[in-house]
Amino acid sequence: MQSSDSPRPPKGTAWVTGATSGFGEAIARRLVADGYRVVISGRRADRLQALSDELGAAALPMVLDVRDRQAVLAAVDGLPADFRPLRVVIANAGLALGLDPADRADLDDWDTMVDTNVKGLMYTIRAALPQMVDAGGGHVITMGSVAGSYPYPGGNAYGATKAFVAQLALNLRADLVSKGIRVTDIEPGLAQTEFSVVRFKGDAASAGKVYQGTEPLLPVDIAEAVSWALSQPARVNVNRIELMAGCQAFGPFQIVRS
Ligand code: NDP
Ligand code: 8X3
Repeated sequence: MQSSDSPRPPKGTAWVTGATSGFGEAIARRLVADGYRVVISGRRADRLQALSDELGAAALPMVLDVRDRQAVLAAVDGLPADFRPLRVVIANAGLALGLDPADRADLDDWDTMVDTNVKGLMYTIRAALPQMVDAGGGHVITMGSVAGSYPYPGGNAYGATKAFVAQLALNLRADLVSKGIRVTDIEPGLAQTEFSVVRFKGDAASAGKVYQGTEPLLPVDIAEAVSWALSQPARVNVNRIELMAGCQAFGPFQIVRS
């Protein structure tokens, strides 16, 4: 059989969290272009409405804080008939806060990162899975990071949350393989979004320095990777995609000498 003759998973509704900005916004646009209906969520209602106006009837805006477990479960249970069942979930909402060394890091920042990147991501996926199982298949895409594989100074709790994401994706695969649900962790490196403005708490000058003199990944690059993973024949599961900017590579181990 030619690969072009292999069955492709059916399209349907994809839920994209963190669709008010950056990767999520680009992924929502790309998935509508690919023929999906999308449920787009985030906390900023005005941005969701603007994206929904742009995407038309294919998009359903859902104002939602992924940290609110009951709200996440209720929102998914309450989806209107033409946006269910969910076939795809893109658990993308997340953030980094601060770049201080661990001994000076703000514990509230660590709490917020764990609540969002770990617990919010779990609530999102757990809420979506029953519809996917009932529908006989689907695809879970998690948004990890190179920070989940490679440590860097100040990455501390952020990197640890992304290591959790990568491991959860692998463990989900173990549970879902018999249910026709594929799982892919996308692991980008340096990418220009609002990520650094959030990390530096609105300090645009510090955020700008992160990208100065670089050609970072762009949200469309991540959307392309997501689209590619989703479009593979049903026989293929893409476990993880790690992407770095062309200008980015690895640092040496630190050795402190006396
Ligand atoms: P942006 O800041 O541009 O987008 C983050 C999105 O997450 C926003 O839509 C935001 O929506 C949403 N979000 C944050 N907190 C919550 C919350 N509590 N509830 C619901 N939505 C929330 O950054 P990116 O697009 O870069 O980030 C997307 C993902 O990609 C994150 O998980 C990030 O860790 C990851 N990533 C980013 C990289 C980068 O260099 N840019 C590289 C690797 C991974 P709102 O504020 O409206 O709620
Ligand atoms: C975002 C990439 O390297 O800034 O996850 O942590 S990095």
